[in-house]
Amino acid sequence: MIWARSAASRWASRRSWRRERKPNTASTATGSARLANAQSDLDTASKLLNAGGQAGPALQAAKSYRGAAFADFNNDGQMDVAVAALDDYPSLLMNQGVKGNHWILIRLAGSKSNRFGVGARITVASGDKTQTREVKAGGSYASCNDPRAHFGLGSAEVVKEIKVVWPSGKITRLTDVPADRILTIEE
Ligand SMILES: [Ca+2]
Repeated sequence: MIWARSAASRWASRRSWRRERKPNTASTATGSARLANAQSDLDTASKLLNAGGQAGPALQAAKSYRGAAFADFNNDGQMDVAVAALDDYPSLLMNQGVKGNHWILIRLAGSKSNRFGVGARITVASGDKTQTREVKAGGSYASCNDPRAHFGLGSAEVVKEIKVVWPSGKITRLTDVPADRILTIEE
C-alpha cells in the first residue's frame, strides 16, 4: 500500500504540475493583450505595421515560445526562422515574402582567427547604403542563428565593396561582387 500511496502522490503531483501550467497560458494571453495594446500605440504612430494577419496560419495560434533561430534554411536569400514552443514540436517558418529584391549571404572561413569568423565585422556597401554586421555565435534563448551574415540589397545587383575586419586584425576587401549568391570569404 505504500507503493500505491506513493504512486498516487506522484500522480497528484503531476496533476498539480499540469494545473500550474494553465495560469501560464492565461499569463501568455495577458501578455498578448499587452502586446496588442503596445502594437496599437505603434500603429497609431505609423512606426510599425502589424502583418500577423497575412503571415499564414502558423502565426495565428497563441503559444508560449522559447527561443528562435534565424537562418536561410533553404539558401534562397530570404531569412527563415525556427521556433520552439513549450510542450509542442518545433516549427520552421519559411519566408515566402516579396520576391525580386537582391541579397548576399556571406560565410567567413577563418584560419588565423576562429573557423567561423566569430567576432569579425563585415561592412557591405551597395547603392547609396552601407550596412555592417558582426558575426556572432549566439542568438535568442537556447538558440543559435545562422553564422553566415545576410544582407538585403534592395534593387542593387552589385555590391560595390565588402570589407571584413577579422578578429586577428587582418582586413579583407572585395569590390564589385555580383548579388544573389552565397559568398565564402577566407581569411
Ligand atoms: Ca530562406
